[in-house]
Amino acid sequence: MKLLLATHNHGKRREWQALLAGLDVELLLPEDLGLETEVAETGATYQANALLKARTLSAAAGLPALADDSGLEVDALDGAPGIRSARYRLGSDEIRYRALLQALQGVPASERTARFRCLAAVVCLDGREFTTEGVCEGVIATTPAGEEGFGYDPVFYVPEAECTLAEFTPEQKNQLSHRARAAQEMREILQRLAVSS
Ligand code: ITT
Repeated sequence: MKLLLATHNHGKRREWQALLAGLDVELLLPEDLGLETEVAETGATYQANALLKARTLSAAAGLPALADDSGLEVDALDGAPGIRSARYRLGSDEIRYRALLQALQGVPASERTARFRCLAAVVCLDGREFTTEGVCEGVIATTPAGEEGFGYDPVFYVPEAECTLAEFTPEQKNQLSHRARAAQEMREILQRLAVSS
């Protein structure tokens, strides 16, 4: 089965390619098909946005498509940036995570709890749609650390591992991240779809 990975985020792509390895699925990227479709994330929830991205790219490509919408929920900020994580500040990932550190200046460690949430959606050509969810709990660090990963990883500290997600190897992140957890059930769904296609 051919499956379009409906994301323009290179960090997500690398992770999904590893997380779906071994399935009877040929993963294609938007640029493999010359697609430059941008999807405005107008949904009110991660699920709505994930489905919007998957539906739009599936229709444009004429292929089943997988998308994810994810975000970082910080308790001291009442769950912000949440579904607005990609739009928290204009510019680079670093500009965004530094703005987050600034917003949390003076907040003690015990109140810096946060979680990454990932909503994955697959949309089939016959109209069937499936979604899965994964969550990864952590704490927002006071200074960035690590060079791996992407996005907010340098400031997302995982207490059990005593380091940030950006200090994990890609393999370690793919053991416990929000995306890895959403991928577990998604692998089973995709394998069933591949077998029946
Ligand atoms: P697509 O919509 O093209 O997939 P995007 O970057 O816009 O790419 P989202 O709308 O899901 O993706 O935004 C998620 C935001 O959260 C964005 O700023 C990411 O950098 C960040 N993010 C998502 N997953 C992450 C992860 O595993 N580690 C760190 N940051 C992550």
